[in-house]
Amino acid sequence: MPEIFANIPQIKYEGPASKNPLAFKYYDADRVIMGKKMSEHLPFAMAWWHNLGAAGTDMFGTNTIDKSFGASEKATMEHAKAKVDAGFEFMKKLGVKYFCFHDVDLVPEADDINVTNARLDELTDYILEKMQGTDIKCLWGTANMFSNPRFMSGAGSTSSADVYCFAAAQIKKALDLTVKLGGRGYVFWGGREGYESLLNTDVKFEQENIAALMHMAVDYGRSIGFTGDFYIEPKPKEPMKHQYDFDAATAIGFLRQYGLDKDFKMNIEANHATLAGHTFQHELRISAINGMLGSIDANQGDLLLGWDTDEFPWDVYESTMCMYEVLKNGGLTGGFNFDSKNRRPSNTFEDMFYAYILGMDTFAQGLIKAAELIEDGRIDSFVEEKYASFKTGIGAKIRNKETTLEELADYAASLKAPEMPASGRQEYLQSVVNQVLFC
Ligand code: XUL
Ligand code: CO
Repeated sequence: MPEIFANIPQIKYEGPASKNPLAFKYYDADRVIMGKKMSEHLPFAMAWWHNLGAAGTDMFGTNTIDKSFGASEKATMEHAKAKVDAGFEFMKKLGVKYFCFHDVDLVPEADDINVTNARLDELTDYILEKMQGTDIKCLWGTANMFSNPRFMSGAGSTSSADVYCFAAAQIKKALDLTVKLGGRGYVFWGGREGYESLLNTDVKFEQENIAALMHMAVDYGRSIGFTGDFYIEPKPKEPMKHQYDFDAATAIGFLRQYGLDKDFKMNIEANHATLAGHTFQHELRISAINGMLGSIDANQGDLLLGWDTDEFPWDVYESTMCMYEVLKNGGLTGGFNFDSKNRRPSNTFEDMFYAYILGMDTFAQGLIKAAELIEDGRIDSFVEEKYASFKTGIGAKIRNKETTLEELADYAASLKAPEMPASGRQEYLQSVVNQVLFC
């Protein structure tokens, strides 16, 4: 089979001094950091939709790059297979070991769901063939329950019982495919699960229906041998004004309320965090302290824009603080999916490779620096010391839940006035981060 990316070599690690644009400067798969290989710390995944599908179209203009990959006609099974060929060549050349997909990224959707499902069976047989003899697997699968017009009023949250059944049918099929392709996880991103106006929306009814659908998905998934995690991918807005999975805290509350918290974790996307008015690190920390940091959609937004720009991550402060959270979490059950797309004018195949090299190097730098921050120990020891008053005396009694409100009030009265807490030392700690980053 002729190569699709014929002028692109195998991408190798050449080190920080290299000026070869088609080489890694920091991502050195076999380098051991804190006892584990970089490739184990960083299970990178290719997002089928952006990498093999998105071709530069935006609200104001059509494609700027041709991603037919040699197929004579787009949106055909020939094209779907050409995308598989392109995707596997791309992943192999970069050493990317995972991919993520929506059902309709794989094949063109037919008017009849039975025809779509038959196409999905045929295409995933082809993917399985391609997987043989490689160590490439699926990271997670999902069903696209937001693009088709039938989902205009939501999927699990729809007002139509028939559409609800179509959502169920797509989830069932996407779960079958995820298991068939060895997927580690299954994602729910509730693109249309939200509302524009309360004048026409019963929020409680819709949330109950979404939870019921998720329960059925868990029951079905477990019945066919899916042992991985289900993930919610929080996002506050776009396409809906209000999305039910606003942020990690909201999604975790929802999962607990409906008894789904044992089977679900979070898939945190950097750009979604900033849209919610949080930092990426905040969303990771909230997930981690609740035992629900599962997987990451590795991208970044533009803080000057209020929408989801899905840019390739290049901010090393962000990737460092992300990897700091991931290392403290003991890793991920999922991985790092580049839910990221080339900018519209970056319209060549080389640009697709430059983008992944940028993203993989940015996370490798983040991993190296986060490990250094942890090994340096100044941040950890500062935080430990900050709460030292809870280690002895009245503080220890509070932590051991051995106090009453009256006892604490009496204690306060005996002090008359407390001493001020010690300095928060934020600027000092920021200079520690800079020192570690730039040494
Ligand atoms: C949309 C988004 C999705 C999910 C999967 O903002 O991030 O691509 O990752 O449906
Ligand atoms: Co995403």
